[in-house]
Parts: sequence; structure tokens; C-alpha cells
Amino acid sequence: MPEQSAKIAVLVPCLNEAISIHKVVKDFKSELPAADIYVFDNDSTDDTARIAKEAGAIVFKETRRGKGYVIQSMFQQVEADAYVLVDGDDTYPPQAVHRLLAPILANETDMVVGSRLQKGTQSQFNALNRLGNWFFALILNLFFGTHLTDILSGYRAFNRRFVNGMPLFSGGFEIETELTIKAIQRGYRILEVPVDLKRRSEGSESKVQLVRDGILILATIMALFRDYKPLTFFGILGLILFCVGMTSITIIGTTGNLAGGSILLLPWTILSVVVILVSLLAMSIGIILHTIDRRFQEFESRTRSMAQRYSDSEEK
Ligand SMILES: Nc1nc2c(ncn2[C@@H]2O[C@H](COP(=O)(O)OP(=O)(O)OP(=O)(O)O)[C@@H](O)[C@H]2O)c(=O)[nH]1
Ligand SMILES: [Mg+2]
Repeated sequence: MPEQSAKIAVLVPCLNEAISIHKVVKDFKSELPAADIYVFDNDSTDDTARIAKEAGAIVFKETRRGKGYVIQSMFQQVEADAYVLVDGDDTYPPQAVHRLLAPILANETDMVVGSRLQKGTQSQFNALNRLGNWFFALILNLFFGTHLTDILSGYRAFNRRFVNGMPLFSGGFEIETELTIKAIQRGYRILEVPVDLKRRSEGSESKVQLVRDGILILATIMALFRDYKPLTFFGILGLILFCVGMTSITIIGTTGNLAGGSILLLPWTILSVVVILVSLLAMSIGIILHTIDRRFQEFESRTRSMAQRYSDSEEK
């Protein structure tokens, strides 16, 4: 589908971005004159909503604070052929939007991520942000067997199928992690294209709280790993506990006699046996959840193909 004839929606989540929102709306209007620019304002206490409207954006209000809630609302309320998601802080390059949209419009992929960390990019990260991004990508790649370079980017493009089929629950900055993992798990095609991140302009404030949001992102990765890869999650947990229990029993076996009937010997033995039993329980839980998960995947895949067939017949 050519860019000119597609219905494109640019989605901008905003909390107190009065300094930059005018430029962001104007820049995207000039890159994509036919697109609709939607600014979702989260009860900003500054003039973000008014400035966005004056710049030509369609402004929605979201009363639940948090970028995650805003993206959930965007996905539910905006209808388009292709979507661009971008922050309102003027840190992502608007000129790169064509690179993000082209593979979506050519139906080569379902989600394009503007990667700020791919080789050759010159993103202006501070050291802590760079380290956090690298660390989260590393563990996500390890758990899910992917090779992504940026899982937290706020600059993305999606097709309609992706937006309509994505159940999201995150309220805050863990939303990008959820989007990425659920896309991998549902078999959507993901493509990364390099983008250079700029610094926020003077006076504009970051909404990220490094420790709180870092913990939330890590907890999201772990929770989705447990839910989507239960056999690996509980299998590894069980194996670790099994090794601990067996090592403990072996130590008792070899040194217990030497201890000459120490009063600690009985509780230590009981504890070791309990650890081994819990390890077997963890592995069994893993197998059961894995089987249930498989059946759900089959169910979801059938529902999705039925929905697709229904919407194809509606179009005809
Ligand atoms: N609607 C809405 N938008 C939010 C909220 N928190 C942040 N945002 C927007 O989400 C985008 C990303 O937030 P940022 O603070 O830039 O977070 P970041 O890009 O990860 O980090 P920095 O750019 O380093 O500050 C910005 O456009 C914010 O205005 C929120 O609670 N509601
Ligand atoms: Mg930002």
C-alpha cells in the first residue's frame, strides 16, 4: 500500500510536554501531510493539550496516569491502516518515520522498532540509561531466544492486525517490554531499524524514575517469562532446587557420621528432603502449565484465523 493512500495515525503519548509538543506535531505533519496526529494527554498540568490542538493534532484525554494506560487507550480508540507511536518529547527523528512505515505498508512485517542502540547509531544516552537498555535486552534475548537490540524504544510502527490483536495490561513504562514480548510470543514479525536518539531540550523533564521503572520492567520480563515459557522457568527453578537438595544430602551422607549425631542433623536432613520434593513439584507445575499453554495457543490461533476470515468476508 503506498504511503499516500494509506490511512496513517501518528500516536503521541504526552504528560507535560508543552515545551516540545508543537514541534513534534508540526514535524510529523510535514513528514506525513495526510496522516492524523493523535496526542493523548494524561491530565497534563501544563498547556500540552492546547498547544497540541493549535498545532493541528486531534487531542484525546486519558485520566489514568501512565504511558501504558495511554497506549491501551490508543489501541482501542484509533482506527487506521498503519500506526506510528512516538514520544512527545522531541527526542526521536521525524525524518526516520518513512523508514519505519515502509516495511509495514509493504506488509513485510507487523511491528517496526526504531532501535536507538543498533550498530552505527549515535544516540545521546546517559551511561545509566545505556547500561539499563543493554541489560534488559540481554536478559530478554536470553529468555526468549531473540536478537533484539532495543526493547524499550518509544518509536515504533504497527499494522492494523497487530494493534487489533494485542492484549495489553501494563500501566506504566513497562508497556514497551510487554509489547515486545507479546509480539514475539504471538509470532508477529518484528523488524528493527536504526534511529538516533536526541537529548530532551533544555527545561523539558523526563518522566522515568530509574529505580522504580527499572524494577517494573524487570518484573514484567520475569512474569511474562513465567507465563509464556513455564516449562523453562519452572524447569530451571526445579533443577536448581534439586541440585541444592542433593548436594545437601550428599554432604550429610559424607560428614553426618563425623558430626557424631549432632542435633542439627535431623532438621537438616528433613529440610534437604523438602527441598528435593519442592524441586519435583516445580518441574511438575512446569509440565502442566506448558501443556495448558499449548492448548491455549492452539485456541488463540484458531480464534485469530476465524476473526481474519470474518473480516476478509466483511471487506468483500
Ligand atoms: N500520556 C502519558 N504520557 C506519558 C506518561 N508518562 C510519560 N509519558 C509520555 O511518554 C513519552 C516517554 O516518556 P519519557 O519521560 O520521555 O521517557 P523516556 O523516553 O523513556 O525517557 P527520557 O526521554 O530519557 O526522559 C513522553 O512523550 C511522555 O510525555 C503518562 O503518564 N501519560
Ligand atoms: Mg523520551
